[in-house]
Amino acid sequence: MTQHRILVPGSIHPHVEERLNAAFDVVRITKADPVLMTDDLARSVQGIAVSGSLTTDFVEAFASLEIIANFGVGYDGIDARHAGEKNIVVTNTPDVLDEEVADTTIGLLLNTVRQYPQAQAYLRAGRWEKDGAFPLTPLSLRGRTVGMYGLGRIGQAIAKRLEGFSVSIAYHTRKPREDVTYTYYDSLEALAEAVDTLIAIVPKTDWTHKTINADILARLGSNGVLINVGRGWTVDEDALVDALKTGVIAAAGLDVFYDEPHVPQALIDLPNATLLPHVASASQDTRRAMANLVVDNLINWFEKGEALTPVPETPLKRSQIPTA
Ligand code: NAP
Ligand code: 8YV
Repeated sequence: MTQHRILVPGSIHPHVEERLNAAFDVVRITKADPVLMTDDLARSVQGIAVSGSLTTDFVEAFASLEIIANFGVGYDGIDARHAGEKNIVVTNTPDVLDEEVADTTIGLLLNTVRQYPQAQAYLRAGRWEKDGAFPLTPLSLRGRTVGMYGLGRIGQAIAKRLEGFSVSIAYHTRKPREDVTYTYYDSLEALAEAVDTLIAIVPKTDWTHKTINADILARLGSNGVLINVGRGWTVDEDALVDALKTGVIAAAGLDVFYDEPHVPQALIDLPNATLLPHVASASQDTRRAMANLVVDNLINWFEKGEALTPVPETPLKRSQIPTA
């Protein structure tokens, strides 16, 4: 067993805790707050396992920090560029959640267009027997043209499922992919103009902030449907509420929100918004696989000198780190 010291700020999946306890000297603090720092922690911590965010001030407080293992494929809670400048490797949990998130996306899309949650609520309220059949849904998946905003690991898993639904598929990313035959649009505007259903699965970055705005929603049109499973950061929520209220688009399905766990009341009040509390990867099996990858990254780093899934901003090996 190594005696490398790993800090867990705040709460994290219990399987991460369990496996860390077996392999490392683990210390915990209630949150990633520089005021909770002690001289001992600042000197001795070599790795951090985190589900959530870390400020650059917090990261800079550690003299011997080599690795930050993030629970989640999205690592927007950590400034990876800054970590790289400090010779700290950042890892995330790609691949192991792709299929689960893609399944959720298809479920959310179908719920949004065919109103299955509303139909179930109708049945449970005894209205089928009392009032007759649930109203026919104005929307359907049939004949839709779907635009993928993002076609990375998860976007491709979603698109693969969509092929089985016989809808037409197009996409926008900054660079066209050579390994797919879907129609490429070099701007989000052009994609939104060409499709009636937009699925967003891009990361939270400086370039994706509120890119789904009033103009993009107007381009989707009155039959338009927006599905967001990436980050709430990408959508201008005020513009979305307006578009849903006034019929600029027909419906939206959202798993992610701008200021989680807060969801604007205006969205909750809208009957044409289908809302999930960020559950796309949230099955026991998939979260356990993510937990394993967090710990395996830490073990590999200290035992073999490299991380399994470093993020592109920190392509470091342990031998390159001056303090290691
Ligand atoms: P990925 O493999 O890195 O794919 C990201 C995709 O977004 C790529 O196709 C990339 O293409 C595109 N992209 C990035 N910046 C863009 C921009 N400015 N304009 C247009 N396209 C852009 O990531 P992933 O594993 O699929 O995950 C994607 C994101 O999903 C994560 O970062 C996370 O935020 C979110 N997520 C959410 C949940 C959930 O529970 N709801 C679960 C998992 C992941 P180019 O680089 O060519 O632009
Ligand atoms: C998790 C996610 O909900 O991986 C991601 O980027 O958004 C989700 O899988 C989150 O990271 C951990 O709670």
